[in-house]
Amino acid sequence: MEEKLINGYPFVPFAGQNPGPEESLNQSREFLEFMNKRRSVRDFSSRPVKREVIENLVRTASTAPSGAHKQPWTFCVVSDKDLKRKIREAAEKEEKESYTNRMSEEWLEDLKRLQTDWKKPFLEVAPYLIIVFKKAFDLDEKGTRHTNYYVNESVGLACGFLLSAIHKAGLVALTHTPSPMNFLTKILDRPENERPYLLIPVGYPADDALVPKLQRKDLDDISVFYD
Ligand code: IYR
Repeated sequence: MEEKLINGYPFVPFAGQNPGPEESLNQSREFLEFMNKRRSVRDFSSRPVKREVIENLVRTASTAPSGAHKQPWTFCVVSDKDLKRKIREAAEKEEKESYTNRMSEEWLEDLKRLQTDWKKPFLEVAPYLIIVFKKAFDLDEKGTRHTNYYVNESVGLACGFLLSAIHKAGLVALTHTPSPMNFLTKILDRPENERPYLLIPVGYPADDALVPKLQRKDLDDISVFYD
């Protein structure tokens, strides 16, 4: 790898591909077909997943772009049964309150096609919970704060990469957002610069897993081309 200094900072040649138009078309079609099969799943199998698989998923998530390359994220990976039970209990407590008192009629109506409720058994059944924390700022050894940039955008992108990696490994996931989520900070004993962002159970699907029959919007409904 040929290294070159620009104003004293190291650069290397871009090592990615630079394919012809047909190859781009083929790859774009294949990836669309593959990604279009990804679904949010709530019915998990308790079948174990190799720890190294999960490690690779997290490594892949962390290849996402981030503001000033600060990588402002922490992925907490929970397989411990006691911790999963604690997280389920705390999540269900919040969710019960949300479904009964906090969510609007319109919201509850919108959720009917998903048939969700406050019960979250998948938080104990799934072999792994990945709890993604965003780092509002960095803290060095001296306790000094350092700014992070575009934190929500960066962590959202990392979560997108994570979901894609999970799908590519033949696993399923759910982007779960119990609200409020601060119980996760306490249970997982996270430092003051971290805020819970998403709770993602990961595992194999149950043999009898069902998902809602949904349609994705057409290209015309999601895009405008200014040719
Ligand atoms: N967080 C709740 C409610 C919920 C909200 C949305 I927006 C969803 O797309 C799905 C569920 C829950 O997890 O049940």
